[in-house]
Amino acid sequence: METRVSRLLKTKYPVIQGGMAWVAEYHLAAAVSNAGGLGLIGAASAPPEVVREQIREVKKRTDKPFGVNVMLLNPNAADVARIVIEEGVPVVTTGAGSPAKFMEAWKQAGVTVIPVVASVAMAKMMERAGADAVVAEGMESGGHIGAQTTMALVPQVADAVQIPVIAAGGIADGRGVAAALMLGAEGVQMGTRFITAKESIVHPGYKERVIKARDIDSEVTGMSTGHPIRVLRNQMSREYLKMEKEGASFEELEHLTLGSLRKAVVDGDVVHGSLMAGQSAGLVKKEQTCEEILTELMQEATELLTKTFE
Ligand code: TUI
Repeated sequence: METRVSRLLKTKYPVIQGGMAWVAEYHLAAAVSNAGGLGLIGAASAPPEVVREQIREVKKRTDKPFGVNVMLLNPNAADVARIVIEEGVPVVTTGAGSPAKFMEAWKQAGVTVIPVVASVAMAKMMERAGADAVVAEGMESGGHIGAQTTMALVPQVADAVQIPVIAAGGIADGRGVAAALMLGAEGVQMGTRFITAKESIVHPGYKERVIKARDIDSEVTGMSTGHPIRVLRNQMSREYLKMEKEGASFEELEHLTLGSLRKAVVDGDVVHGSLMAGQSAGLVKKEQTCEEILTELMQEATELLTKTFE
């Protein structure tokens, strides 16, 4: 499938893998890129030199385009921003803030810049700042989220900007891809479906929770602190929400979650870990290779887009 997004990314499919903290490391990124999507390294809060090593490991495993997601709450974001230029990374996506201050350096270096936005205002600001495309991410997504739904946000962003729009949030199969295109997007970004990819290094216990998740099994913590995070419900999320309701301070809540994503991804601690995942976890049924995921996804979408209704 060719769209403005696949042409911009130079990929077979207009599909980006989410830049998930801890999850989006080089094995997954290289596998997604080799399967025709755009694999991403999620820099998250990793030390900048670790990000450089991750980039080099991807390059060893694929000659296809890939990208890095720069998480803007990271105090080291400026160092990561410089490293992606030094390493000649073709595509950068950003999350959890405005990348305006890095835009000029990236554009000058020929990096394709795709900010993740959660509102029309931010999408317009990013277009003015020189972004090549935007990811419009609905609150169905896992991790750090905005407040608008994908269904309502994507067409409003598509009306507001000329640059291509990539839809994210709640998309995990070909129906979601077809729907996103109908809403005016020219590509999709998926995170949750790739957590359970065979090539994903995520602990089997976390993968199992995603596979077993029902529609109602995620919840949003941190609504009151201004850092809403969608996770699968467990002891950790229940404790967090209880403390939040009792008026715990931001510092106390931060302390509770310190290192909790690592616990889930690396140690498979599904009790005390943060199981970040989107509402689409209910659609994820099995472990598959990235090649299987992308082939199935695009075949389903293509069939639906040529379907006639009686
Ligand atoms: O960034 C994400 N998702 C993430 S980042 C992350 S790591 C993390 N861990 C613990 C605490 C906080 C973060 C886990 N999940 N998605 C992209 C995204 N960006 N969603 C929403 C936004 C966003 C929000 C506000 C983008 C821009 C924005 O602008 C606000 C402003 O005015 O600066």
